[in-house]
Amino acid sequence: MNKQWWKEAVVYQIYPRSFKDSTGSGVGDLNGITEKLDYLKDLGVDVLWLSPIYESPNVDNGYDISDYQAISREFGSMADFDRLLAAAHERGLKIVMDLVVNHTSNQHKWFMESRSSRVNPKRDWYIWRDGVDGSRPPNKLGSIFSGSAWEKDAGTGQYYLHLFAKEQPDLNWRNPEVRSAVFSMMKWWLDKGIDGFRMDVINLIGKPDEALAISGEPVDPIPNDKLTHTYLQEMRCEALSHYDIMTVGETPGVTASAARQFAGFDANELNMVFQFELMDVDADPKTGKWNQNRYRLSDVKKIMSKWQTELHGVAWNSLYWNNHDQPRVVSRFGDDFCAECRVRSAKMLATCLHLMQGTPYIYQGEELGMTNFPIQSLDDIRDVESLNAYRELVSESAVFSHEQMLAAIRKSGRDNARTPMQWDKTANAGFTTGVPWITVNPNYVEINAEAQVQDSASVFSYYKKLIALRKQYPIIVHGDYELLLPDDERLFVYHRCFEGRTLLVFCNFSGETLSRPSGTGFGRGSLLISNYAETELAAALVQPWEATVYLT
Ligand code: TEU
Repeated sequence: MNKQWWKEAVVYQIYPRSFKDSTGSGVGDLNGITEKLDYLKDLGVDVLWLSPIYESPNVDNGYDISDYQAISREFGSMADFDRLLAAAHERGLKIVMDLVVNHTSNQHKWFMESRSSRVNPKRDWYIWRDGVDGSRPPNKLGSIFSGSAWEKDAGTGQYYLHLFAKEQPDLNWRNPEVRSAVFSMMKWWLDKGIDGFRMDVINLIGKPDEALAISGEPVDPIPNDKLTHTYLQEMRCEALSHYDIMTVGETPGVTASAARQFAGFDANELNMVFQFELMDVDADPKTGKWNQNRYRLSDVKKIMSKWQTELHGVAWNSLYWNNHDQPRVVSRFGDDFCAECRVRSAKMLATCLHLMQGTPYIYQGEELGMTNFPIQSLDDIRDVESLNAYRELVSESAVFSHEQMLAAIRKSGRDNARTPMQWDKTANAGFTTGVPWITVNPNYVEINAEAQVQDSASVFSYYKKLIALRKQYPIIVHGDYELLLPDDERLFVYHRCFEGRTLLVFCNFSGETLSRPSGTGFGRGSLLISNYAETELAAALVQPWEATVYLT
């Protein structure tokens, strides 16, 4: 058993734009985060991951960076950052920064130089190709944000690659000067004393020849190219290995077996990765996330159990239900319709995830049971992914009607996660005294931090308890995992075992009262936590959205 701090830690993700505005600008900022450190300390988390806070034209809310070593003016100054880091460290909280180096903004000076002429010394820092017959993209590689991944640049007549928006040109990692510039920027932040990186789409940095070749043929996606592993090992050697930090790679499309290459204990690459299989559990083969499918619990269990067992002992899991790119967990996997169902299901979902093996990530507001936003019209939408998808699927190809697309965005759009943090029941949920950059969810009057912090029955207090249990019981960090009742479509029941002890985690993913299956060990040992009072738990009946944990 190899002890490392990041295996025992709980991470809290902050989306700074929507966390707390200290100036009245309508946009959250660094001083707003500093103000709320005591709230986070009270919750009990150990690490704060900040979504990007660098200078950016904000086509993709900071995931399009124009200067890696400057703080976005909207968020404050470098002095504000230094104060935040010091104040966090004083409280024993670590800070992990978002590292977005698959691409830059098209406003980054590297790209401006690169596009200025075919012979500029930085031309090769990005990926340029001739078009087919001068007028068609080099090949059929598609952008993750709709349309072609190639954009023609009028100035030099060539196409550049952008796996995301056209304002996010991909860096050419094959060029050693690019790698060296990125590694020295990383060291600059690490020398400031930050505690690690969350690496944006880091598995996409290695582009295989087929993806870049000029041809009319379909090209393969690139989630696990061998070049990526070479670059990550070099990054480890050049930058990461000199510091006691944590690293988590965001890796769409990566399988559990590939995850062992990225985050294996002997891999010399990353500490852990974010898997996407769970996030894709209700995806549609044709329209991807834009659909009205409801997940099947047996699929959720299959995916989560696979990652638990295949990584146990050889690599480390990250555990998350949602983030700034995903709908709210309680709306997606639970029930946000009535107040009681919302509170019960939010606690049940937290239990199910937090008692697995891996490092849990809480996305801001999740600890309050915040819900999806009831968007009514296109005016409510801010996200470039949703707007591009609307253009493609409604305006250009008529795959969906306007109403169908709004319904799909209401279910899966990223803005659901990006509405402001709900601090209290005053105007704009106490997030800002100005006009918020995105509408506050109207349910803030009921769902807010102020109402929950002192309430021992709140979702917040329940998260606090779960986090404290992880610190108290090594079985939660180190135990192995066994799934029970794999085919049951309503119950998610598993065991964790460690040094002769067994943890039973019993979760009802439905609002129904069910008969309790035998043979799980329910009721044996001591009750560690439940979202029902002990007197409400029956041996014969499972309560709606029940979560119960016993330790023997
Ligand atoms: O996300 C990468 C990614 O795969 C997402 O685009 C995801 O597939 C999609 O949002 C799900 O709907 C990262 C960041 O987390 C995201 O916010 C950025 O927009 C993206 O990279 C580009 O930097």
